Amino acid sequence: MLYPILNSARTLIDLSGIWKFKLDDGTGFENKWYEKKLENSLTMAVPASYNDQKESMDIRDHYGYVFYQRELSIPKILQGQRIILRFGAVTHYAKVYLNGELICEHKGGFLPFEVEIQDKVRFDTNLLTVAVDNKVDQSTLPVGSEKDGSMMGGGMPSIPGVTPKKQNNPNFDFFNYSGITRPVKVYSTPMSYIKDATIVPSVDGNDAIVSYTIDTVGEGKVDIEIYSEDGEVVAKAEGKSGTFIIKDVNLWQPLNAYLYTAKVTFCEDSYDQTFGVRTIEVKGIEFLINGKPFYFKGFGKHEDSEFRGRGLDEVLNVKDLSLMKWMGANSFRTSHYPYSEEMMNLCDREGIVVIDETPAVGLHFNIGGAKGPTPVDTFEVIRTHEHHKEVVEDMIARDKNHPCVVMWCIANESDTATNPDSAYNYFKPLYDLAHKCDPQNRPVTIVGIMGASRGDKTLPAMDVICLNRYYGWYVFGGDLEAAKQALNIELSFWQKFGKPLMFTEYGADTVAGIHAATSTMFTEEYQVDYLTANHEVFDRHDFFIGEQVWNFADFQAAQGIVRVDGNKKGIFTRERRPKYAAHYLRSRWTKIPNFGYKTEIKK
Ligand code: BDP
Repeated sequence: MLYPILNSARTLIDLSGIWKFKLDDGTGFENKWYEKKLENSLTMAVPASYNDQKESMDIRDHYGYVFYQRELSIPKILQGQRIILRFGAVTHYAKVYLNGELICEHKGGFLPFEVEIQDKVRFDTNLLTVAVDNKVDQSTLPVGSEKDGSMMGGGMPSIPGVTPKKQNNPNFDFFNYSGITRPVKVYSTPMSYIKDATIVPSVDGNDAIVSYTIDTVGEGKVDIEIYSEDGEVVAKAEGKSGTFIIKDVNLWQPLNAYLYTAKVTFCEDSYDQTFGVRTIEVKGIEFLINGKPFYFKGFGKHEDSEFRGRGLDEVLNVKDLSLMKWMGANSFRTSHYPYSEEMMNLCDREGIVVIDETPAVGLHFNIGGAKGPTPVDTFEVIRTHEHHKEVVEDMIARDKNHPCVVMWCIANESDTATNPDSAYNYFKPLYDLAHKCDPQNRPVTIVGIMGASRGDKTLPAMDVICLNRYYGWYVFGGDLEAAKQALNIELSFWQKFGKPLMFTEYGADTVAGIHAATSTMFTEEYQVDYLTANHEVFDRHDFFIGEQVWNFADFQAAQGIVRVDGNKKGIFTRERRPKYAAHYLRSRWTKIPNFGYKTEIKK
């Protein structure tokens, strides 16, 4: 799906701003709130999560639908054009009404969707209403538990005469921020238009051989011009698909990005698609970018900040990448959902390497709030099968042209070991689907949960083995010598698969400002000691190709007895102030090269 742009053929109207807002009291649909102006509404900023914008527990912990509304004026000059209403993300389910008519619905809170409205709008004022549902259950991604009590929150006992409030029970460790979290835009194209562009670069000596496909609607001819960063035309092509050659190509390199622009014209329409030229390959125990063994240094992150929740914040995005570069990091994983298109564009520009993850988190009914007395077969119980396919397809369709994306991650911490065959039968088709959908055929992985290894068939079937491990925190907390031994034993187990392995999470909760001369858990000193102990073991293994710390910054989670105002595993606080460990990691990572770090061990 193309990102909406403004150019000589296309207009773009941003609907960011203050919208009307109202919690559904259970009568919103029955009383057709979408047909008229919302009565007694509140103000709410878009894009942003609604939860933290007001002082009200009813809003923060709301369960179910809310209604957003605004007037939408469409200029007459757009008559005769295709007009599209596009949502960057609405979390988790959207019903969109224009002048009282339901014009589209969308499931899933982290990917864009759009609807053509030229035949539905008045070229005057319209009433736009969006009903947004935040419920998570065993059919949604992320997954909610259908038992009372969130994963980290503790259970709700059933006591006659007591009516607990209705609430979500996230089977995941981050706050269930909801609402219209990414930009809403109206854009226009001519009636014959460019629907999609797919660019697949390859490298041949000093040159790039780039194949492309342009998807169009209508009759006409496609022309393409390729521009360098200096605005020079470096290649040209004609036709809906084909190849072009860029002589003496400038490669897209980690932390040294170079972007080309393909200017596509078709009838009256035109579209500018940026791309980078780089290769990705998993070979033996190495992960090669542009033919050289890459070492991942970086983080698992969240889209999370004060007031906005998970809402797009471009200042924060620029700041986060700047802090990463300051530390010598080169990569992150979009844990635990695809991030905004704006962030992906920024990573292309900044040369930050991204592992792009679906919102499939919480597919595990034998831990946390979902856990019952006897183990269940998660994949017999769960109802995400079809939706999981959709999110894999839609994420790859959205992000396929980004040079920053080097690997797809189909899920985080699923139950791959209780019933290994069921898990394999669920995930192997998704792995195959990801490969099939990706025109660049990038590596595909899944992130494995602590405790699951022997007997697991799913992780060894992936291109790269990605593990979340907490030796020295959830296991052997406060005993880093035992943690090192246990970690070393586990890594020796994985070595036999002959694949590259990386840690996509390891970390320790750390309350900024707590210090101790004798390092104990939760102190800033312990976070450094924990990381140092892990690194000592990582550095012994040549197939260990990357370290992504959990988490870049402290982040909000559900209320409960485990998290004190959120998860504190950040290397930065939620306000992006460095903890002591930031300086330690900076000192380590600025010495580790992006390429060839493990080559020395093999010699
Ligand atoms: C892992 C999850 C992550 C959690 C983290 C933690 O992937 O979402 O926040 O552990 O416990 O299980 O901090």
